[in-house]
Amino acid sequence: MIFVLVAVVSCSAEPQVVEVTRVVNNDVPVTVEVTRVVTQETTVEVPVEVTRVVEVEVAVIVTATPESQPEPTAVPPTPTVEVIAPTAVPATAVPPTGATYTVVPGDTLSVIAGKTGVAAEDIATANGLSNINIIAVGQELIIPGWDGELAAGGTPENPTQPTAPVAGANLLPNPSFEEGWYFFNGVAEWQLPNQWQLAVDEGPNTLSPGSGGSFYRPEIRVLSRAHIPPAEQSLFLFDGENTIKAFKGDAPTNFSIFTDVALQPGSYRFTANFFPDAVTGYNGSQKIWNGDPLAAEYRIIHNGGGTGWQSAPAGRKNTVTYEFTLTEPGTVRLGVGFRNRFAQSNNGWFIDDWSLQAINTP
Ligand SMILES: [Ca+2]
Repeated sequence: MIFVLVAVVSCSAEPQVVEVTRVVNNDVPVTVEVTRVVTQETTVEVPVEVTRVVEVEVAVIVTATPESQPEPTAVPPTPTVEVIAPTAVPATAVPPTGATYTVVPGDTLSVIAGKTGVAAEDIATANGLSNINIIAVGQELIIPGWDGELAAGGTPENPTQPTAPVAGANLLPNPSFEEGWYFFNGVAEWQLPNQWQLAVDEGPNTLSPGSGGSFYRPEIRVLSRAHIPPAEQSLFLFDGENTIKAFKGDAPTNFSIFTDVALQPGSYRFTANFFPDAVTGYNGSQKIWNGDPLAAEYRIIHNGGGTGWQSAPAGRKNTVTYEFTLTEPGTVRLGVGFRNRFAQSNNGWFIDDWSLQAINTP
């Protein structure tokens, strides 16, 4: 009975009586509760006394019950009131204070921590780094509490060396092979950078042309600058202080180095640098690199696929890139296969400075 009476009042030409209950918590956000019964869209004016003017949009959506079909058990329509609260003013974040450091080749957070005397975790927190393994050359980092003085023994920044533009963070773990090593499968002749894995083919070499026989396992070392002759450092060391040296004398060899990376959907570019040290002999102390395009070959590993074998010209740095698109989040296996089909004085590879970057789809 009460509901029917309310419906009649609401349809008359008389001014409507609206009951408004309002709750204001401090300044913002404002919650407005409106309880009313109407049969048409109506603009609701809410008188508000506040020390701060806040505009509140109130949208009223009503599903009216037809007057001609009154039912005693009918539930009166409940107006739906959507209150779009003004955006709350965020708390003012206190920016970390400290000098800015520009990442140079060879840096990791732990290296930077050593240079600045500030804990790697604090640097990661101050810069919002979700993955402490991912920083990029040229990236500027706030070092909280740092006065800008490099610690003794730290590598000074080289002002004459321009930093490359940062196209995107390097998503590979330990991409320049600076962050430690281990013996793969416990094998002493397979020294591998941390977070990288090895596959070796020791089966028959059926390639033609080729030396026949079997492929032999390479010896692999993570070499530091101090263990590379000064004249060869610029040839074999592409970034930082460490490079991978893999080699097999007088026999063919076939192996691959790869890692697994968890990625979000997107397009990516994988870049690998290596120097095929395929040597047919020596002229005095001078290496004679094999000019046969088949003397050294590589292939990109991408999960179970990638590319076929490609020629890798010996005696110079090769830079190869491979692009792919991921449509769903997943773990992607990326790496490079290396193959020498001929037995010769040395089948060697220097491997350094790899990267994986997100790229914009054209
Ligand atoms: Ca390196």
